[in-house]
Amino acid sequence: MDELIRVSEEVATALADGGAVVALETTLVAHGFPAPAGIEVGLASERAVRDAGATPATIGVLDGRVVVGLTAGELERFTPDARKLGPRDLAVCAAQDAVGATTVGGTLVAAAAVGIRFMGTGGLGGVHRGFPTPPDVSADLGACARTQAVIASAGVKSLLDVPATMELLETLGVPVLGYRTDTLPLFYSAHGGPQVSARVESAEEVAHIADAHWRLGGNALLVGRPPDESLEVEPLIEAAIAAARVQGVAGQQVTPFVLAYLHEHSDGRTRAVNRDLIVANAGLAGEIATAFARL
Ligand code: PSU
Ligand code: MN
Repeated sequence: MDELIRVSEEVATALADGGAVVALETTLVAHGFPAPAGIEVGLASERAVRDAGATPATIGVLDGRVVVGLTAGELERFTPDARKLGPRDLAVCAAQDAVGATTVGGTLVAAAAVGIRFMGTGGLGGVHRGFPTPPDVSADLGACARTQAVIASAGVKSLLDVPATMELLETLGVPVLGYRTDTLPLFYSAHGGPQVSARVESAEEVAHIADAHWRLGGNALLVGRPPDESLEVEPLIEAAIAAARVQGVAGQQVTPFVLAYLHEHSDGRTRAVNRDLIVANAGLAGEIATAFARL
């Protein structure tokens, strides 16, 4: 067994058989929902991946190791005091024997190390509003530029500067595919986003495009799937960002703060939409991984 990375038997077998495997993150489990709701979201996402014929591999750092394929019992250790791990943080967390929840970028690092090329999440990180004050750009983007992966999402998080993020994705060579839509979903909201770089109609089509993109030396592809229930909460998002600023919330804490603020001030409506879109995106990632395994 690898000393640094522990791959569950189920995931290792699926990978060895060339089967469909989908990586899932733990940041949204530990920091995306009021505890312990994130655990349920994580488990429901795993079920959605299985229903699509793929094997889920939920990823996090525990007991000094990067774990690929957490058990339900292990998932319960991802409480709000878990560290939030971007690409820079995994090695430190493992070496210091802390519990660490991986972001999209952190999850991609571990997934690439074991050969997983599909993942599902809520929304990708990106350029924060007001750039360059603060000069905050999610490390998710750097990971996308470096890693061969398809990321099924509800677009980029709407608390960001979405058009700027879209521009940066182009700069980094990341195709942004609209799943049965011409515009990038805005996380809670299906409408009003910038044009995607291409529209796709099926998981099979995404699999074909990913295969071609990787043969041409490309890295990540972002797939944007509109949430089934669209929520228009822009004024609330602005209030949340303003509250974060007033309270001096910065860096890695911004996203969890804003999500918690929205959940609190929307009577839980953002929380319900957020949960459902994460689970649906996991299912779509499963369909894409399954289609790719059949190519
Ligand atoms: N989507 C959600 N909830 C979340 C996130 C995404 O529905 O909590 C997390 C992801 O882990 C993403 C991270 O990678 O937010 C981005 O954080 P930052 O902007 O600090 O890089
Ligand atoms: Mn950041």
